[in-house]
This record gives sequence, structure tokens and C-alpha cells, in this order.
Amino acid sequence: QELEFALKSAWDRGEFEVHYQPQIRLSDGAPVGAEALLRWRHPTRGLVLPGLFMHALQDSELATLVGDFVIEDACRRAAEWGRAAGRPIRVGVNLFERQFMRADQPERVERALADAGLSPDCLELEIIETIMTSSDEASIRRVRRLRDIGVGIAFDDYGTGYASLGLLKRYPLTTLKIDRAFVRDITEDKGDRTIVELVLTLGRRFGFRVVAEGVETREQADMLRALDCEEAQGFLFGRPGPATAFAAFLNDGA
Ligand code: G
Ligand code: G
Ligand code: MN
Ligand code: NA
Repeated sequence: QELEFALKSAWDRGEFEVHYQPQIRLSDGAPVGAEALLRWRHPTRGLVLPGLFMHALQDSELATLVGDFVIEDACRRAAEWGRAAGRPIRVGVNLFERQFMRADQPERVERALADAGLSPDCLELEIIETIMTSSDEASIRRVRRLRDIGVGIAFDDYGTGYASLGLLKRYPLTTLKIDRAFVRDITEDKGDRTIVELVLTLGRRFGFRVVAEGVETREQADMLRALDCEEAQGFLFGRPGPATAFAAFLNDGA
């Protein structure tokens, strides 16, 4: 409750900001986009990561306001980056369950895209399995509407849940994000490597893009490339940072 109050005043004071982590094409390391990640710029404690406040935020009314703020920031940034790079740059945004459940979410997303002048296929909404499994038909219809607009839909943290296979056909997905738990030991653990290979095969057969998360070492990247994984994200390529840092990364790496 105390935390919820603190979050409310943080929102009123404009202390939330959005950081961006690069996503790259493994074949040549070219940046293809970024994932938007929420941060709280605390006046005395410095930059606070979501691990410390996400549980309180997602249960509060504030989640939809902050969620809209992230979508709007991400759309504006991606439009700028695309113009600067002269090619489309994609941005991924994690959805709160409360956003997912909202009847007018597709219209809100459409408005953010229009205001930013961003092409819908440059926005990808990331959804975790627990949100998908607890969803009703109306929520799925809304995701289909978003997909019809042209927005990408990513299955986040893929492989860690329980009902993952059925969801692949129930949802209009465009992307699978392989959870970093399987990437961490991919060079030593044959089981993890097998899981990653299977997710890549699943992705190919369904026609999804597959992004490996949590790539921290050159060896992991080499292994993923050898398995024909096309895109990756992780500390090896870049940590989450302010939008200006991603713009600089784009400028160097493109
Ligand atoms: O950035 P970091 O690794 O600390 O993020 C921790 C968790 O918080 C991740 O699971 C991430 O998906 C989630 N998260 C970060 N930013 C957002 C956001 O803007 N919206 C939602 N719903 N989740 C976020
Ligand atoms: O759940 P989701 O995938 O949205 O969470 C993204 C989180 O993963 C962010 O908090 C981000 O800081 C973290 N992250 C990104 N890259 C790496 C990495 O290479 N290693 C580790 N351990 N965490 C990472
Ligand atoms: Mn994510
Ligand atoms: Na993830």
C-alpha cells in the first residue's frame, strides 16, 4: 500500500521513464529494433528497476496510465529512429494484464501509432503466458483486432510455462521470444539446446519470427547463429538504456 502510494506520486511527478534494449540480427549484428523497459527515476534512490515495483504497479489502477505512457513513448521513439535510419525500426512493448483486458485497447494503440506517425508493423506487443491463459474470448478478439491493424504480437518468455503449445494457434502471434533461462546454458546443456532447437522449429513451422533473449556471451551468440536463430537480445549486444543511447547504437551499428 505504501509502495502503491509512492508509485502514484512518482507518476504525478513524472519520474517514470522508458529505457530501450537493442534487438539485433544475428547474421551481421545489425540492429533491428528495441524492447521498451520501464524504469523509475527515484529522486534519492536513483534508477529503480521493475523487479522492485512491478508487482505493486500491475495490481494498481496506475498500470493502464503507465502502460499507455510506455506505448506512446515507444511509438514516438521508433518513428524517430526509423526516420533517422532510413529503414523500419521495430519496438517491443510489454503489456500489463489490465491493458490486455481493456475493451478499448486496440483503439488506444491505433491512436498512439497515428499520433507518432509509426507504421503498425513497427510495433510489437509482448504478452506473457500467464496473461494469455487467464484471458477470455473477448481479450483474444481484441488481440486479433490489433493484429488486423498490423501490430505484431510476441509470446514473451516462451518455454517457461505450461500451456504453450495450444496457445500458439489460439493467438494471432507473429513472434516467439525464447526465455533467457534456455539461452543461459545453451553451450553446455544439451537439454537446453534441444529446447531452443524445438522452439526455432516451432517458430519456423508457424511462420513466426524467433528472438533469443538474454544473450550474454559470444559463445551463446555463435551457438544460436549455428542453429539458424535470426534475432537476439541481451547484454552482449546492449543493456537497456535511455532512448538517446539506442539512437547512438543505431547510428554506430547500422
Ligand atoms: O527491465 P527488467 O529486466 O528489470 O524488467 C523486469 C520485468 O518487468 C520483465 O519481465 C519485463 O517484462 C517487465 N517490464 C518492464 N517494463 C515493462 C512495461 O513497460 N510494462 C510491463 N507490463 N512490464 C514491463
Ligand atoms: O520478461 P522480459 O523478457 O520482458 O524481461 C526483460 C528483462 O530481461 C529486462 O529486465 C532486462 O533487463 C533483462 N535482460 C535483458 N538482457 C539480459 C541479459 O542478457 N541477461 C540477463 N540476465 N537479463 C537480461
Ligand atoms: Mn519482454
Ligand atoms: Na522475455
